[in-house]
Amino acid sequence: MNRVITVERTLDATPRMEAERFRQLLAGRGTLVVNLLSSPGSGKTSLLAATAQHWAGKYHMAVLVGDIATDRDAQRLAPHVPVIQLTTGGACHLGLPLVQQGWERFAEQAFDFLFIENVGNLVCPSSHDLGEHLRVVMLATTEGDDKPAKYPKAFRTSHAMVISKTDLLPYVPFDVSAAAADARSVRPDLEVFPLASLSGSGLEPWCDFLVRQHGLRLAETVSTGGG
Ligand SMILES: Nc1nc2c(ncn2[C@@H]2O[C@H](COP(=O)(O)OP(=O)(O)OP(=O)(O)O)[C@@H](O)[C@H]2O)c(=O)[nH]1
Ligand SMILES: [Mg+2]
Repeated sequence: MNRVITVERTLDATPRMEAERFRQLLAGRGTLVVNLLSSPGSGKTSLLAATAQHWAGKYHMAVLVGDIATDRDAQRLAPHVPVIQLTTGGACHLGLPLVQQGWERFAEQAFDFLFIENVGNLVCPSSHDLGEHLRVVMLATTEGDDKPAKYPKAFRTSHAMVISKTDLLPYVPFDVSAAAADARSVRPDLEVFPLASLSGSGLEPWCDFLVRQHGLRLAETVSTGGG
């Protein structure tokens, strides 16, 4: 016999409310939370190290770095920035409970920016709200400019796209305009930042953007009660 069950609330309401609570908490403390996602090896850790060096002494940032195994990224970042490694033990994305546990280990330290480097994966992380104020997707020139069209959700749910490893453009077939156009076909207001973390080229517009977002998004989150 078929039975009809009426669902009177959204099934994922609790995780969403928890993410919202985290977003509000961090906004109230003046910390912009940035969720950085990309395929493995696009250059997430390299960008965070370069950003920390660019801001040295100017802004306080911290990193929660997610990986399936090892603390190698945390070891790389530790000379530049307070960092905590989150190890998922197999899961292809970070979840909010792990992020909250990591955040608590910073023990009330004050930061202007909390970056979450998600597990390298262009699919799974895009479905999980980590309580961030800003989501950034990274695409390396070595990955091919067709990825925004083939993996649209990561681009549709992001506020900005970093095109990394632009120093390799002379050697790889990658059309920056085509990648940006495909990404903007699913997210028209997407901001695009081509850069090379290793040389520092393009780093300044990226860092200026983050500082602008700090003012805008935190004020918005606090005033609307939503992210
Ligand atoms: N040519 C070039 N190589 C880069 C650049 N940025 C990063 N790389 C290299 O790309 C490789 C991967 O960089 P990572 O920063 O480890 O990438 P990731 O996205 O953090 O990798 P996972 O955490 O494993 O997903 C390393 O060998 C970096 O040196 C860049 O601007 N130019
Ligand atoms: Mg990394």
